[in-house]
Amino acid sequence: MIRKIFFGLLFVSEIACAQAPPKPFGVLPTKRQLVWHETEMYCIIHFGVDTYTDKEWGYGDEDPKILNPVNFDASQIVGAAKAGGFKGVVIVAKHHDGLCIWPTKTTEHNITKSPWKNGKGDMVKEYQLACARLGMKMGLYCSPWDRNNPEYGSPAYVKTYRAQLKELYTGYGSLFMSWHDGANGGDGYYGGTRDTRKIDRTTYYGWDTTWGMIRQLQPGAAIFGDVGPDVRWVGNEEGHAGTTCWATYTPQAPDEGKKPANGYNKYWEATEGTWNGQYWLPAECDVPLRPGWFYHTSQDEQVKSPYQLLDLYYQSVGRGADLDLGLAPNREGRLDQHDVDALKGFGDLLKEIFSVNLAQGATFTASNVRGKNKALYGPGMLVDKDRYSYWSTDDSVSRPQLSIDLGKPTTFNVIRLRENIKLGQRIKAVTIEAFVDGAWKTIGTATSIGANRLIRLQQNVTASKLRLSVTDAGACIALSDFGLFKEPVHLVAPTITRDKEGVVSVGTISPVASIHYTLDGSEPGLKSPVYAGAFPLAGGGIVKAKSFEGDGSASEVTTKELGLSKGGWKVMEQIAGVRSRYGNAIDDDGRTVWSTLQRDSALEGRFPQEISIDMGKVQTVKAFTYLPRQDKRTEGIADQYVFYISDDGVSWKVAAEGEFSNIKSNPLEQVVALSRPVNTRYFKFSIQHVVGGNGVVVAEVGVR
Ligand code: FUL
Repeated sequence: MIRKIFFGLLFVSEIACAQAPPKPFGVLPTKRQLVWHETEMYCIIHFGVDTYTDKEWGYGDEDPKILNPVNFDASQIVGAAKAGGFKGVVIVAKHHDGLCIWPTKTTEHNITKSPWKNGKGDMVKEYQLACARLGMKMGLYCSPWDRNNPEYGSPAYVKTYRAQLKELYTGYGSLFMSWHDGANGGDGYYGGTRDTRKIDRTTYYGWDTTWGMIRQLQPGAAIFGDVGPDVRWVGNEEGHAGTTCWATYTPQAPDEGKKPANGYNKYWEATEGTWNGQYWLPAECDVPLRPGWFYHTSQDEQVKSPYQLLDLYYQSVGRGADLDLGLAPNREGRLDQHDVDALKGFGDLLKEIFSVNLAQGATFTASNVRGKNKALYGPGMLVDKDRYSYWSTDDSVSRPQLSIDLGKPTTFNVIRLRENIKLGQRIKAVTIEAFVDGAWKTIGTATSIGANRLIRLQQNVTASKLRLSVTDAGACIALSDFGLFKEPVHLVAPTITRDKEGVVSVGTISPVASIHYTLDGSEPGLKSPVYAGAFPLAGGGIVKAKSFEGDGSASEVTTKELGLSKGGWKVMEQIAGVRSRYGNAIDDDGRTVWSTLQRDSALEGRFPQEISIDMGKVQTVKAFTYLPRQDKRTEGIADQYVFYISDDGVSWKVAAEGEFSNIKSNPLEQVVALSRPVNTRYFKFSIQHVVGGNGVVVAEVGVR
């Protein structure tokens, strides 16, 4: 009898033990981080003096009177974001130029000094009301760097900055994000001194105190910064995380001072995170819908298309990160139609792809279920739409298999997996096989699952039986979701390239019925010229091309803006024995560079450094272009320039000068438009300052 009771107790306690949830693995997300993961996609909205000056960073000396968004419509902007499937918006309440778009008491440099609504307007309030009306979340970004404030660099400014945050975080409802940019210190207006203010970004702002204040005022807001504390910057402004991307992170280079001389390491570090890292610090992928963060008419043709946005979605949200897409209202205070259409097209695509999970009615058979308790931990949890219910295995089983019987041949091209991240990021790698033509065939693999993992297949797969194998994990698993989706097949937009001699080629990766193109800026249709072979376009211009199929379906449009052809151009510098390859700056190949970086990093660079070009004949020039290095390294990137022109290559006249703002984080081709066209045969690009390194690196210079 005693024996029976004893064994009975043992049996009961064994079951209870087996049914206890798995122990958490590694560090865990906080409640606010879980909410942030669930948000997945939001927008960041830049509007301010730069919208009117056509810049990316204001100097701080702009007159608030230039800001007058006569048709400002927060609902139009927030509504367009919502149509794109975004769940929230982060409003830039103050950018580096210092102009506050709410009526702050902390500085005179604010919206009340603009003619908009006779100085009675409050843009942040209007966004708050629009968000409430449309069921969107709101977050705020108030730039710590302030190129207007006379006290920037001293402790007094930090007090002002905190007072600004206090106004914002108490006056505009509850916020889902507190966004803090990493660009800090440098030259600026600073109340008229027009000098350079260097700060130590690790100590100057007293972030611990500021974050403490934010936690008190907005406990639900996830704080974004270069390295957290809640969300990390992914390390690029291109909108993608690494193909492996861990939500956990052990930063090796937490601040400028300790940053490795080679910017490359840092780039990859944040992009990938750290397996079983020290902090739960997931990545945000920020990227503007247009090339720049602020509105520029010249970029109207460069709005990312729905399929380009979809690519970014797979590369960010599909890798467990969040996507933060930059929107730029125009001078009227509205989103341009190009942007509205792109957002709507993207939102429609997401709905089309992800509203039906083709694995919904499947029969799942797992090689192991925790404590054999299917009701709690069985694979049925994978399709119950609860992000946190999960299939789990016994503590000793970290490499289980799952068979999926779809019941009938099913065609799909996207696989979705999610872990219950409340128990940590546990799975390291998976393989998915399909039973096709009588044999098992691997159709997809992935490392890092986390909050969300999308595996986009190259081809449609049709199968009724699948197999998922967890091939590596840090502990028994807690997989919460298995989804299969079908992205519609579409024609891929053509590519447009031009060679050194100015000859344009249009290509596709697969055959299509026809490609049509235009040179007048209009959208190509079936009546536009058929592309029949390469054609010369030495004078540059806008080329648009589109692929068509026999059934009437068409691709998206590809647009390429080309400058004057560089055929016949010569570099004038002929310095004997100098290693640097000047010619790479005018070879129309963005991958090759003219570099003067010196191997010995102890050597200092001397500036300016210059390159002069003889175009061979007099040309009419409307703009200069500079393409910085495109290899993800930052040394040698120019951020201050002078462009000169000359009739004889001997005496030079300044045609344009200024700064390339935000070029370190967003190294796009820079287009410097002249106030009026000039005729010139010679031009000189003079680099006055670089973002780092002891020389200059130039991928291309050109003219339009
Ligand atoms: C950057 C800023 O310097 C840009 O101007 C922009 O605001 C972007 C979102 O963050 O670091």
